[in-house]
Amino acid sequence: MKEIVLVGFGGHAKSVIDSIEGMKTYKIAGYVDCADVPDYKGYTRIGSDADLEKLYAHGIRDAVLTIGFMGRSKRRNQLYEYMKKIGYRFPVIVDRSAIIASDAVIQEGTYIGKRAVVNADAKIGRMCIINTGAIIEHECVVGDFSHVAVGANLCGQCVVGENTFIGAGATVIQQRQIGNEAIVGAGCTIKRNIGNQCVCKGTDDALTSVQMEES
Ligand code: JB3
Repeated sequence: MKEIVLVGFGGHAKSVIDSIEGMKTYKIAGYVDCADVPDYKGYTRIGSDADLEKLYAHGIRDAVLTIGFMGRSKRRNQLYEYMKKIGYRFPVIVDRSAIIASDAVIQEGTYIGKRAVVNADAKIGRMCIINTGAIIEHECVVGDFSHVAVGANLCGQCVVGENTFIGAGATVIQQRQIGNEAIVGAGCTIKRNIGNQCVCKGTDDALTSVQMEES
């Protein structure tokens, strides 16, 4: 099996580890982290970010960015660009319990979590997190580096931009569009289009009830 290195070793990494182990495609060589974090399941720290070039030179070609994204960090983007320059590949990691339509397109470095669904003709960009139980319905488009959190639902033909966070249990009704760097709070119901960098806190039961602010 090919060796793979995890970048960031917190709670999200534990979810991803179980999915990687289930794929039986990669051998986890260890992790790099910027803090002194506890090992887990026998996986140990093999360096920090400054060691990524050396690890590549020693033969590790594949990596997973296991730092989560909750809607405001660019760290994943920075590390991706840096590691791509070194030459790292970012394979798609799909949990064995996820359901992926035969014609769905999922780009590099994206993680599809337990019991997530990516339905027909959906397109998921690079480095996304489609987390546990999230539903991406037919013909949806999710932009690079976006995170559809636990149990969130994108109904058919929704479009989500880049670096956008759709919170746990949120629902976006069919054909709605959400811009880049937007944040939809947990449990929100979105019934209208949402612009770039908007933050939605309320539940959009009536069109005016969405507490939106241009951040
Ligand atoms: O929503 C769910 C189900 N899970 C969340 C997940 C998607 O995102 C979870 O609740 C958290 O909000 C978050 O999980 P994550 O990223 O595992 O959070 P945390 O437990 O804080 O772990 C982040 C790890 O990344 C820590 O060990 C940090 O030290 C490390 N880290 C942060 N910045 C970094 C860097 N590691 C490296 N190598 N480089 C960095 O720049």
